[in-house]
Parts: sequence; structure tokens; C-alpha cells
Amino acid sequence: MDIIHPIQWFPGHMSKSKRKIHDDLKYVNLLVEIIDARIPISSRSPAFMGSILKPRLMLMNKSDIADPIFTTDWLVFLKKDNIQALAVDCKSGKGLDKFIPKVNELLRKEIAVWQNKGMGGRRIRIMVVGVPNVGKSSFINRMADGKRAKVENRPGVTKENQWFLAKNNIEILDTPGILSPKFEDQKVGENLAFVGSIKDKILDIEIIAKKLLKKLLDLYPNLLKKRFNLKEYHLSDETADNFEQKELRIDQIFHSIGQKRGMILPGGKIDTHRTANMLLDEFRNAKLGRITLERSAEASKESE
Ligand SMILES: Nc1nc2c(ncn2[C@@H]2O[C@H](COP(=O)(O)OP(=O)(O)OP(=O)(O)O)[C@@H](O)[C@H]2O)c(=O)[nH]1
Ligand SMILES: [Mg+2]
Repeated sequence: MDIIHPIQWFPGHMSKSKRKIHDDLKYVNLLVEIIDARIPISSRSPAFMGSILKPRLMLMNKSDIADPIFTTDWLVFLKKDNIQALAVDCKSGKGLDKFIPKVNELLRKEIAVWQNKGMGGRRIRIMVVGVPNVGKSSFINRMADGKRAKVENRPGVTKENQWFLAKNNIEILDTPGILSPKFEDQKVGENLAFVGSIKDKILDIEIIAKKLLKKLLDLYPNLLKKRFNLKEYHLSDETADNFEQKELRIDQIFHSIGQKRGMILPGGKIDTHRTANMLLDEFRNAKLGRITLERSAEASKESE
């Protein structure tokens, strides 16, 4: 079953934004792709893979709320794949001290050519791209000298390309978040929904929250147990269950979580909508702990 309808997540303005981004590529020296360190496969920008012949740098953002072991794994994996990447946290600025030295390294040849032509002081132009809500504007604000970009915790905040002057003689172009027109793999859509890159109003929040719960039960049962005081469940002992049993159990645990938080409707039923929103919110804000939903081993399998 499709959890999100393609037309709803790729509205007309997104294809217009994508065209505008491609038009503006000719003005830039470097492409910075920001991904979400919690879902490094699903948050890649499909529109910017392959074909674009520009030096590029990947920033694994939100590394403060991703599982540090897997972020390190990912950096090793990307390096082997010849992808230049840095782990950063644009909320606090952690990791960004490596950004300017990396830009200078990646643009060494271009800068040498400019210097030979007596244009050593030329401004470096950088374009920032990424899926919605990944932290593009937060990155710009960390680097910007003066004017600030609008940042909010919801997808679709930046509406059009906008230039910002940054320190170190750099100009940065902020762009609106772009999704793939069609997700070949529903898992990509789900992961983007979990982290808040797809507008909640076009999602079935309860289905998404239960899918997240299922994933967390597989990957981080102890964090769930601790956060929601689920001591009556043997959460790590899931392997023996068949599919129906598993689904039933997820439903049960979901209801337990709602009950423990007192999310009860008049009449005594669990308020499943509020429970779903709370679960998603707590995951998105790392209340459960630092979590990474996609591991580099999955990427290795895909490229085999
Ligand atoms: N924990 C954490 N939160 C971050 C980080 N970077 C950005 N955020 C938060 O993520 C949310 C989205 O940030 P934005 O900078 O608006 O994201 P964007 O990619 O510009 O989003 P759109 O313009 O909607 O595509 C905000 O609530 C930020 O505070 C980070 O490194 N760590
Ligand atoms: Mg933005």
C-alpha cells in the first residue's frame, strides 16, 4: 500500500524549483548536498546524483541526533566510494570548522587558475541542495555574514533560490527542498516521513507512527523500552513471531505507549492520533536517544 500519493509530495512548485536549481548550477563552483545523518540513503537528493560535473561535497547533517557509531561507519563507507563528506551539526555548528579547508581543497585547481589570471580574490560560489527540512538554511545561517535565512522545523520553508554572503569571500545559494518525483522504493518515502521531510498533512500519521515503531523495535528496542517504560514487553525477543503476530504486537505496544502517556479519549479509548504525533515528535527531537535508521551495509547490498 502506498503511504503517500506521488502527486501530493511532488507538487508543481517542486518541479519549478528543480528547474531553477538546474538553471543556477552554471553560476556555482561547488555543489554542497546536505543529507540527514539518520537516513543517509533515503535523504540523498536524487535530482543531483550522477550527471552534474561540478566538484561536490556532502554534509551529513543532524549528526548530533544520529547514532555516532553509524555516522563513523558511513564516513568510512563514503570515503571508499570516493564521496567527499563531513559529519556536521548545523544547530550548534559542530564539525563546520572543517568546511572551509575542505572547500579550498576541493577547489584547489580552480583557485590556482584564478590566481594565475590575477583573479585570486574572486568569490567562491556554492550551491546548497537537499531534501526538505534537512537543514540547508540552518547551514547557510551558520556560514552567513549578515542576512539570515528562514529556518523552521517543517518541510517547505525555503520557497526560492536566494544568495547569501558568507565569511571567507564565499557566496552561498540557498535552495528549496526537493524530493524525487517518484519513490521507486516505498521505504525511502517512509524514512523521509519519519524525519519530517514530507508534510505531515499529506500523510496518514498513524500508519507512519506504527511503521516507525516497528523499525525502532527492530533497531533500538532498549531505547523504546526506557523512554516509554515498556518493561512488560520482551522487545528484543521478536524473531520468533510471524508477520500477523508481529503486527498485532506493534498495535499492542502502540496502545500501551498511548496509555502510559495518558492519551485517553472520553470513554476510555486511546487517542491514537495524539499518540502517533507524540511518538513521531519524540523521535524527531531525539527524545528517545540518538538513532540512525539506515546502515552502510544496506547501501553495500544495494550496489552489489
Ligand atoms: N538537531 C539538529 N537539528 C537541526 C540541525 N540542522 C537543522 N536543524 C533543525 O532542522 C529544522 C529544519 O531546518 P532548516 O534549516 O529550515 O531546513 P531546510 O533544509 O532549509 O528546510 P526547507 O527550506 O524546508 O527545505 C529546524 O528546526 C532546524 O533547527 C542539526 O544539525 N541538528
Ligand atoms: Mg530552507
